[in-house]
Amino acid sequence: MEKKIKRILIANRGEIALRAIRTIKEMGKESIAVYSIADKNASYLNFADGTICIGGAKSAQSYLNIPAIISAAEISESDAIFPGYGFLSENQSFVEVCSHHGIEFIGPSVEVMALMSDKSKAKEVMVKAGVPVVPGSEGALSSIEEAKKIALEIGYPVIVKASAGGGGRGMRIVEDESKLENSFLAAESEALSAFGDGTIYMEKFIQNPRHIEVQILADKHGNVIHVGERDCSMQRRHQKLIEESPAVFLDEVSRQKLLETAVKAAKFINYVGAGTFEFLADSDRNFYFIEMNTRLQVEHPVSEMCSGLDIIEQMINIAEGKELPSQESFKNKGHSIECRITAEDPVKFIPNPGVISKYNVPGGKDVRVDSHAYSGYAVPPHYDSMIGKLIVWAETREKAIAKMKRALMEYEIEGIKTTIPFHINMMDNEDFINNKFDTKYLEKYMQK
Ligand code: MV4
Repeated sequence: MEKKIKRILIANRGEIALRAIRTIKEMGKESIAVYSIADKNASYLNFADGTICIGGAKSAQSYLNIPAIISAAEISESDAIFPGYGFLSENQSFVEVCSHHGIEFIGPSVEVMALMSDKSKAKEVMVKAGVPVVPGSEGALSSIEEAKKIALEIGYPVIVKASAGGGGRGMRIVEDESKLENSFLAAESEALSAFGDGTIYMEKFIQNPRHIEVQILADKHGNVIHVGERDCSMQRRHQKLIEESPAVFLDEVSRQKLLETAVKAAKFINYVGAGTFEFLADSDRNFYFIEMNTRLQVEHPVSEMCSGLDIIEQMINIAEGKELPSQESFKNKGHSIECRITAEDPVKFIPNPGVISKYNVPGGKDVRVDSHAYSGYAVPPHYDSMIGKLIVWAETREKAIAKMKRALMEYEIEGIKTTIPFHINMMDNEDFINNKFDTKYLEKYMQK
């Protein structure tokens, strides 16, 4: 059943491409980095064992160009593809094309990916698995009359969501019945034009929820483990800014329940690979499944810092048919925080690409910088504005905040605006320090 992977093509760019190159090298395997014209001078390409240009600066011509990426894998004789996050990482046809070409996609099966990509179907399956979900429609809504009936049962406010959406796209909060028809139709047409699928479902709207997610790993032998939970409530317009592990909002009893629930859910759907179950937690610490991400996530390093595992190494081991370490063989400990550093104005969050004229990275014990940036690097305007992640670990949350503040002060990036000043402010923010925030916090805070 074990199948050795010798050479891995990385179908991504930037910090996550470099992150993958590092682990692949440490595992004694070879990495092939693909790049677009816009990334041709990026220094991380020098660390890969081979590089292939796959097309123009626009993502559609390069990092989303399936024929170009498959050709690159064939030319380089790569036996597997690591997709990272974004781009093709949750693209079902890409997974199928990989398999037709005998290339191992380092991720889950197309079947489970399809199931979880349909958010209302995913919820239906989770109900069958015995996982708590937000009260609402059982699956998709078939008419406005049905929507009205369910909304009356669960009580307003409700939220209508696109089944094909996720991550905050195609949602409408509905305050009362007079607004339901308009919101339903608006969400439907928005979903139809954005995803080509107008399927809508409904949930009770949870006021000021916490966003807590569980990292799981599942191998091809049916073993499933969790790598703890993360609190990702510090967001702005559905962009996470700060993530941490553990979620100190939870008490030990609710945490264990949450982690066991995620493992049970992954087993129920026969999941294979790294995955994340997203939950909303209300103020009474009740948690409800909302969606699953069938890929590696940006914020995975906080789980690595607490567990000692290398999640990409585990993903590759899983793809090779190896068995996971047992849940008992490691224990999450201490506290880890990640700050996403973007090339954006730190007040208005307006993208600010350009050349980095000066770059000094922080260091010291338990400080990790996952970034492809360097002095002289030109941040291209074509992609996500994230230029790196600063991650720290300490025994306690309080010490982790102090370490993060110290590390942020050492992080010097000149020539472009970055969100470092925002993060320095947050490390001094009483509400952040006292863990008194939810997913709505930054909206209120930014208006002040
Ligand atoms: C919700 C919700 C309140 N009630 N669902 C936004 C992203 C997507 N993953 C789900 N989202 C939400 N779903 C119910 N039933 C509030 C949000 C939400 C949110 C969730 C997590 C993190 C930040 C958020 C910001 C605004 C709204």
